[in-house]
Amino acid sequence: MKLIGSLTSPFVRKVRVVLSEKKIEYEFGLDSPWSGDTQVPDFNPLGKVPVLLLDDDTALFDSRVICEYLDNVAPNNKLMPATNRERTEVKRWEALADGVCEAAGNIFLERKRPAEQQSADWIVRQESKIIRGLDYMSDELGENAWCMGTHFTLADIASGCALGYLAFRSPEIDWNVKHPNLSRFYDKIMQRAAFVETIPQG
Ligand code: GSF
Repeated sequence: MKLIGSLTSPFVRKVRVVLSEKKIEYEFGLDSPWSGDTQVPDFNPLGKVPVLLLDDDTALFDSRVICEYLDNVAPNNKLMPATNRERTEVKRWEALADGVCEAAGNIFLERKRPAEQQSADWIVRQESKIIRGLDYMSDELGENAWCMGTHFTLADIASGCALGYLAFRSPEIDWNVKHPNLSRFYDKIMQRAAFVETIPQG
């Protein structure tokens, strides 16, 4: 299978971490959907990465669909619990973490527009999603070792990718000072090879 994506996207990183944690072999095709010669729309009509091309040429998107597929395709190192209630809680963590990334990405894109076209209100709206999202993550994590239950799950992968993306794109947000438990969690997750290998670059 082949993963198409960029080295900056937190959604691509989430999939790369899942592939690494589950020890699944794959080919990586570097493609930024913002470049003029991108081929991403040939595989995903939404023009977004990640896209996972299966061996029969089926294109999977988005990252949540891909991660769930990968967790089920290989039985080792399960990242999603079997019971409905627990699995749904993991997916809620993932939705929260992805939402924080989306808001941070929106701010990044807005700031790239000409200064006179940027909307301060829009940026504040996105920032408030990030701040509330981090508060929520911190409250839910508490003093627990992992985001959901007693094991490492997709909730931890998604949260780690979100915190890493904030460190990369929005270093002015001092979540690690305001939320020592998130800082502790991030330090721990950054000890995993899958996270070290996928630090955002660009
Ligand atoms: C989000 C993918 C996304 O926004 C997912 O896969 O989970 N819900 C989707 N990807 C961005 C890159 S990045 O910000 O991670 C993307 O491909 N943007 C290109 C565009 O045209 O929006």
